[in-house]
Amino acid sequence: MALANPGLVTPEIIRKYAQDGVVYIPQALSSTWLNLIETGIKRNLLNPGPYSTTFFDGEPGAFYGDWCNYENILEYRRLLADSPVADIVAAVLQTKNLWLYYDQIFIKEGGYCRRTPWHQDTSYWVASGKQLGSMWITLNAITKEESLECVAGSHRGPMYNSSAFDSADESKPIYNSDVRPRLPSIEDERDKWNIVSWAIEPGDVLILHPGVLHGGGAIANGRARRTLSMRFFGDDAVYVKPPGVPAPPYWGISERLKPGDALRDPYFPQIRAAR
Ligand SMILES: O=C(O)CCC(=O)C(=O)O
Repeated sequence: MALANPGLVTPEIIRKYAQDGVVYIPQALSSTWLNLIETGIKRNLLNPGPYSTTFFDGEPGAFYGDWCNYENILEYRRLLADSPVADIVAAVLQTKNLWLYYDQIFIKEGGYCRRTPWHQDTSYWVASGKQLGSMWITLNAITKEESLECVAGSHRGPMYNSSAFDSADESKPIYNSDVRPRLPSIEDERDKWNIVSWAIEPGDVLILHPGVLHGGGAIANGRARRTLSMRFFGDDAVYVKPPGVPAPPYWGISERLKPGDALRDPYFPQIRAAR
């Protein structure tokens, strides 16, 4: 039996998640939790972590990212302990236990910010399974075009050599290896793909399987987007050794786990436990 279902997660959402790898849940988080996230992001921006980065440096707006700051940002820890975030994700994934993979922020502001390139998170990860999911929480009201876009069902398709976020070639592979196929040029042939996206009001969330092909809309000059993506895995997740250094590097994990082992490691705090 999965953890307590917080009510918003209907059988249709669970079915849709398995089928499409992405679901939209309107008004999942109250203003209390949105305020906490806003404060957490502010604290995170004042205290950048070792992986903080500006994507596409030198372009008009600041497209800033940071990740793996759970231990240092009190508000992220409180959010996972006390808000409905973890219970909602556990109910969607249908898992008894839930672990944090990592937290990540995407900030687009201060001028035109280009699209987040199409990519597939599992290609960077050391995790595989059906019970994987990220809650994508955006604090600003944004249009469907500015929102996250996903190719429905692509988590059930091939695993690609994901994007290196190179400004000159957005599908340039991250790994110097041809074990996985190169990403398709989704943006150049959008009508061939089943692309879904939703306009977001504060409180609405998306949950996406990290194997889904996804990318974020551009943000025009004068607009802004602050997003927190909380990434989790459940009972069925196993360790995968990628064909290069994973991101983040998870030092020593390949000595502690072998491919196919249940993904349990001190890097991943357990957020919910079966009662
Ligand atoms: O918000 C974005 O633009 C990208 C988000 C993303 O790639 C993710 O949450 O996995």
